Amino acid sequence: TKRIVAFRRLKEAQLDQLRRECHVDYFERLDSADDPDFRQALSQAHGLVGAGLKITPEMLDDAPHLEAIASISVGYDNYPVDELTRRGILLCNTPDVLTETTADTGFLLIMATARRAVELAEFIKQGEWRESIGEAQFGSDIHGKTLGMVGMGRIGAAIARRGALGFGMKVLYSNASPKPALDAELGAEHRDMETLLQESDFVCVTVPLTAETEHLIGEREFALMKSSGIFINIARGKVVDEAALIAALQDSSIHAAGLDVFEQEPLPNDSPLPHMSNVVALPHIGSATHETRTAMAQRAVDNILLALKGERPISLVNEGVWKE
Ligand code: 8YV
Repeated sequence: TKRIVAFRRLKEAQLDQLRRECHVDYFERLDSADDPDFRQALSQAHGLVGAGLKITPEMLDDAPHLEAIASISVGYDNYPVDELTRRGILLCNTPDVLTETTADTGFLLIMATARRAVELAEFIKQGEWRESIGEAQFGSDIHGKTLGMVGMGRIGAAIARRGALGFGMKVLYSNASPKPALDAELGAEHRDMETLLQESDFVCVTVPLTAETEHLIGEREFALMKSSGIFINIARGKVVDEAALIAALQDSSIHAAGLDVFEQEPLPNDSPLPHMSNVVALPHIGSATHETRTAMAQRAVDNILLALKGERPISLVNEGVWKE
């Protein structure tokens, strides 16, 4: 029987499904990749399934039997993809099942920032609602505004759809390639990054974190945005130079930010971001609903079982390994 190391986020029924076919070592709370029991189990494992752990080439050296990894996430910046491919280890992720929920989170941040929902909920809590609110509490419209998507993959397109079809927004996007089908469906328009930043009222980042996108948005980009512009990040914190973002918010070169992701997670307690009145900060809840997290874990379970049986997993990141 094959051996699977599983960590975090699996439901009992999903563990049972794994146990019917494999030996399973489950680490429900794994605080560190250095946990000796985890490393011991990994040294014998054929499959690894879990979420939110940085996997290093050095860990792979200690896992000589590993055939496949199924991450409970769509993003795979925690994995050394080239190194996995070189070693012939399959890497699977969970696209599609989280697209709509993550797009909902994007819109939650768009609406919360534009209408100052968190700030004004706090205003009530502080007992400050003594008369009908005035201009000092007004927000800005969402409908009719321009939504600039940095990245137009599955999640980007789902946010763009909400914006165009639900809120009557004009959608611009910068992406490696134009998407004529979306242009036709949503009236979306492809732009270079500079023009997109200049023309958008909301700039929403959905690109994956790669060597090319690290600090894609920094001082220069915030300076190009409108001073009334609202910046949304639901992708990865490292796509943005966070110090430049803080500076841009402090000196009002942009108006507000809605952030679900940060350069360091959990966000350090001394970060000023959650305390700024023009920031809505969430603890990386993009896909965090009961329904979606269950579907993601299920997809990962299906992926790992298929991979260990020698069948093609549903969502494979490093296709090259499969063809070989
Ligand atoms: C994951 C995410 O839960 O899927 C992703 O890429 O960002 C989240 O949905 C998280 O990354 C797991 O570590």
